[in-house]
Amino acid sequence: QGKPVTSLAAVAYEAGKPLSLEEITVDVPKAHEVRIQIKKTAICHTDAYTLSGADPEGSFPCILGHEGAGIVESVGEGVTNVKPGDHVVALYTAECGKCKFCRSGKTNLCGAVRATQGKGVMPDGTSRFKNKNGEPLLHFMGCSTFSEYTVVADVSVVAVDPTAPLESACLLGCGVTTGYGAAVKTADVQKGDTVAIFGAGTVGLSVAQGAKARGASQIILIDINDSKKKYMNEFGATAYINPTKDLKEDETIVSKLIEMTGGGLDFTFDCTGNVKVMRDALESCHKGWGVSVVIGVAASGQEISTRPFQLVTGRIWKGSAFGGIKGRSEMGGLVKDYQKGSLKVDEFITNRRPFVEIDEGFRDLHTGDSLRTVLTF
Ligand code: NAD
Ligand code: DAO
Ligand code: ZN
Repeated sequence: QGKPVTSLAAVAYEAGKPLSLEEITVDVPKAHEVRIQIKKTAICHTDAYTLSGADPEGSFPCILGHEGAGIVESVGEGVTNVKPGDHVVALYTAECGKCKFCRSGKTNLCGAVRATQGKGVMPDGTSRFKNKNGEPLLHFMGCSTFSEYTVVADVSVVAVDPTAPLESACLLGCGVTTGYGAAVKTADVQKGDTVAIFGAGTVGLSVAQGAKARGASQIILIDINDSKKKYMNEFGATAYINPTKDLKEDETIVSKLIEMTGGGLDFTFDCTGNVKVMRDALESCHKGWGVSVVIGVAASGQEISTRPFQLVTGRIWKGSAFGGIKGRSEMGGLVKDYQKGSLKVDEFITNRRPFVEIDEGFRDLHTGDSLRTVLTF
């Protein structure tokens, strides 16, 4: 029987307040739970969004972080998919293989731990984290990677090839997989298709590399921050437009894209989370068949709109979570693609910091040309 461990963690006590770096206690994993020693974690906008208080579902105090990789330290009873010593990636989109969602073959969403994950607790309704006053701390997105040790459900973790660097594996826990999967799975881009991507962050640039892998004929990146332009060639984009500068007086981003593609795009992707951009993305799709994929997470309370005639005339609006990727069955393939060199991952690491610099890591999110900051425990 294992023992509780002490762990360095960044605790989010209250929305809008700084993180508190402190030693917490991480309990032993119960049945069907896995305790992971996190080695590398990246910071994503969802962590910042929840910390800011803008997320109405954010509950505090909690341990944020959902893009992380590490080594299994111990497992609870009944765990068969991973063992101590395995290199693993935490999954905010679980895969149980048994629920209605998993069996449908139609989605990567899984219902197994959905209700408790949303409440910040483990499937038995309790937390494995407490601070030095014995106060319980909530989990986040089923991962909580801003702690050197974390406990996750066995359905929320996947073992990966130990020869893959953990700093690369951790990025497959969210941003890279989300964009790449949205292109190759959700949209299923085909050779010769035209693609426009709104937002050239890690997610948008990963859509670009997925579209390139599929042989798209045009891959147009749209961003309002010109410091993103320098990434366009590396990830396969064929054109870059800054709608705040590159449009003539009588042009809109929609009219420009329709003109550049002789009628509109086969596929567009929103990777900004801005609902006005989502509308432009839909309306720049080709009449009759163009598909627009919403990936960006809009702020609470925002709604999308368009004239219904846009849909009547054959444009399709859809969404994608974690790129439509089933974490446990498909992560191994992504790691292989990375190892073969056909999936770029390391190129997204623009900043590396020790975990104690997590505050600076959050600040990196707001510097224009930063893609991902990876923190090391
Ligand atoms: P990011 O901030 O690194 O990139 C967003 C980019 O969009 C930036 O380069 C920014 O300059 C650009 N942008 C902002 N407003 C714009 C506008 N009006 N027009 C054009 N470009 C604009 O973020 P990221 O990590 O790449 O994530 C992108 C989005 O995807 C976020 O909303 C994030 O929450 C979401 N996300 C969704 C999933 C999912 O599963 N659906 C997973 C991860 C991230
Ligand atoms: O099953 O109801 C559900 C939700 C599953 C989580 C999907 C999250 C997609 C967006 C998350 C933002 C990224 C970090
Ligand atoms: Zn399931």
